[in-house]
Amino acid sequence: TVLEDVSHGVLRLTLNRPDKLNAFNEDMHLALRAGFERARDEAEIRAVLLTGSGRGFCAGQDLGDRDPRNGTPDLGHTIETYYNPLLRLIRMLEKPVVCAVNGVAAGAGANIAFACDITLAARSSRFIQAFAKIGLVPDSGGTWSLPRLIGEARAKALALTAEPLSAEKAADWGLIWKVVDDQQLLDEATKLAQQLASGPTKGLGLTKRAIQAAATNSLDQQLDLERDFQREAGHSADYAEGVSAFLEKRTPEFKGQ
Ligand code: LHQ
Repeated sequence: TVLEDVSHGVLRLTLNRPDKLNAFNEDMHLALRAGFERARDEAEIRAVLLTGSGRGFCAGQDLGDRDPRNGTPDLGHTIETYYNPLLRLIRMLEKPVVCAVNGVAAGAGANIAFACDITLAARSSRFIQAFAKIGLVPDSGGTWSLPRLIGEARAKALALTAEPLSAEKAADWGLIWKVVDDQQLLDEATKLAQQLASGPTKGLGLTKRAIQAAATNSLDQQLDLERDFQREAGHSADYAEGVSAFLEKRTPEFKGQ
């Protein structure tokens, strides 16, 4: 249900239930989680690229899997067991996560894309906060990320109407990094992920953490955090390499340490 491929330091995770637009069933949840745990645990992996196979990126929860006609399922349990651990893994991973949204991203699928560090989307793709259509609440961090990324007015309108948002508008509003022509999406996302994977992983990981910490920190707390993180980055081998390469007028060779 999830294809894994490692190349040039990038772990590519491809959601692979194309006939269901890569909707989440339990297998896919477990496989995706295992993928992110692998990225966390293996030093050779220095960036992740998340994408989907077929014409969709991810249609959220497989609604066939949670059919209320077979009794009322505890959705809180589903969130606690599957979605929340996934979101925490993505956000806590101290390596860049690139997301290539190759087609429709609905429900949890949209909010997982917004939780990644750099999200590119195919021009033909669209984002749907589908939850409102079935009486649910945006999950996978959507109620947190949407107002932060685009403000309360746009967040509420998207979440309450479930109106599809074009990739173009998602980029204009700052929900994602950029739109790419469909045929170029995977190449461009791969190039970006490989560039990040050959970067100073320690410094990039600390940068990700610092920007995320700003969501709850005061300026004073954030200035202290920058001092601490800079101290840590300054002890890394990649910092020494970066400065040496600059002074020697050559391209740095970062080792991710
Ligand atoms: C699907 C799905 C799908 C199953 C397409 N499930 N089959 C968390 C906790 C627990 C429970 C509930 O939810 C959550 C979080 C959530 O993610 S809630 C939101 C769940 N997702 C949705 O409500 C989206 C449902 N899907 C759609 O509205 C449409 O499929 C979209 C707008 C995504 C795409 O529309 P189309 O491009 O017209 O494609 P389609 O509807 O024809 O779908 C293609 C096939 O994929 C189709 O199967 P079929 O056998 O008829 O070809 C769909 O049934 C299947 N599919 N989404 N979520």
